Amino acid sequence: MFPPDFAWGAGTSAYQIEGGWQADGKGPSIWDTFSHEKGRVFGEHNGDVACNSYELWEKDLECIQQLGLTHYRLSISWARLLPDGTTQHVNQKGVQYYNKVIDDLLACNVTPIVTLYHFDLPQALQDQGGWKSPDIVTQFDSYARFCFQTFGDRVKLWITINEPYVCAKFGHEDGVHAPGLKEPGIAAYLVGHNMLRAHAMAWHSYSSTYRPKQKGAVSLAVNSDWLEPLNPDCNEDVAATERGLAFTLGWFSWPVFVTGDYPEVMRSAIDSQSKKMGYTGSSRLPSFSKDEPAILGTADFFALNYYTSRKVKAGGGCGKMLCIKSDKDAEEVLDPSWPICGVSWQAVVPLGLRKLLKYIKDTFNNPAVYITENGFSQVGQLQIEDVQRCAFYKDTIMEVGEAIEEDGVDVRGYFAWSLLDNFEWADGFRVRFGLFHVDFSDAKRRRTIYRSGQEYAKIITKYKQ
Ligand code: GBH
Repeated sequence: MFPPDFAWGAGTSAYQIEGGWQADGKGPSIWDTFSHEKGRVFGEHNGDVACNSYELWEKDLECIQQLGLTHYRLSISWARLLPDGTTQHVNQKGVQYYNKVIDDLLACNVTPIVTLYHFDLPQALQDQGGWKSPDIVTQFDSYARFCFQTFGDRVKLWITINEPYVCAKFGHEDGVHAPGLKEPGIAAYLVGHNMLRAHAMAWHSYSSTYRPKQKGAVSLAVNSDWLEPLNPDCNEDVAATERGLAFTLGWFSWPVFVTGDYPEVMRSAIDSQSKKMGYTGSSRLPSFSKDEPAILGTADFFALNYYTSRKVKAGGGCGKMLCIKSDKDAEEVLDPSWPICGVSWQAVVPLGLRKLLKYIKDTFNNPAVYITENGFSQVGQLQIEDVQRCAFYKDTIMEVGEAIEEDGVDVRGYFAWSLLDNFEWADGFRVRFGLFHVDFSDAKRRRTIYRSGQEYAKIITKYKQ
């Protein structure tokens, strides 16, 4: 059912696990700033210590081995390597830390997949405009080159940017993620645009300078819910669903995999809404310049983060946003047969992943796909015997198997989110996504495997060849 070289992995990200926020010369990131502000994060939690993986990496490695993972996905803290964001000042202690992580993984026969950017911009670059400024494109490219140069002899799988959608929308439209900006209808498109340009520039750098020798692969990780029309016989619902997918999955995947530009429905929806708002001047959705490195073709595989599904009803007004606030023209609704478990936004829909994979195959020209994140949290009363989450992983991985076998989707790997309970952004430590429980009241941050971790280990043993 799963090909012999299938990647069985789990993921984490730097700010969510490392701690050591000021250790050994690390510079501050926007999440340090944001989480230290009052009222931003549940319970005023922050990632100052988190799982303390900066000091306890070896404990993480034990967890990885206990699960029998073939792959481990981590992210690099930009500000730990380059405290002011630029290659003018390299923090050697940071280089040493990631060198050790990578070397230890390889010594244990675990393949690293490394994300360059998982929400934690150096504060110094935010002070110069951050992702809203066009300067970020070359700043990111320099950082990416530095990482390819330093770690690329051993790292062969790279993700440039994790979930540009989340950075753009949650960080710059809703303000619930760092840097906490609320500039509805405009900033998110600009940020998304610069993220695509930065990603593309780094991909071209890799392709021309590093790939010939290093022979690795580079992509960006996009998140998307699976969406389907509430009433499949209603044309408006069907069209609204298509727009919904264009505004999440398509926003970043269509330019990279299909045309080099945004989905047509996205541009027309934004432009017609702009007219209604009396907005004059250039489109709120920027255009790519022909003088810049092409966006089309800048991914060597498709990296998907999937968590949940929604039904779509056209013309609604009060539900969850499908797209950027002022361009909203539909509402998301839940199917009553989908249980909500764990964190409030997560309806548990394993079949949605299979459908989304098929959609990706058909829409983006049958790419190789890595599911770079998928998981299910627990909230409230701690359960080490988390039988619900065991069922979730079993059912979901079965659907991935079906996608491969029945639908012919070229899925190359599956990464559970997350290896460890960690700092769950605005939810702090209240929401637990780990395969291992972490005791945040213990100075040693003791890790204990959940039943779901054992279940995942069993699944891996069963299918690994
Ligand atoms: C991932 O994003 C992140 O990459 C990862 O760091 C994080 O730990 C993981 O999710 C778990 O949350 O509150 O109703 O507005 C997943 C994509 C998009 C899922 C936004 C949650 C919020 C819905 N996320 N969504 S709502």
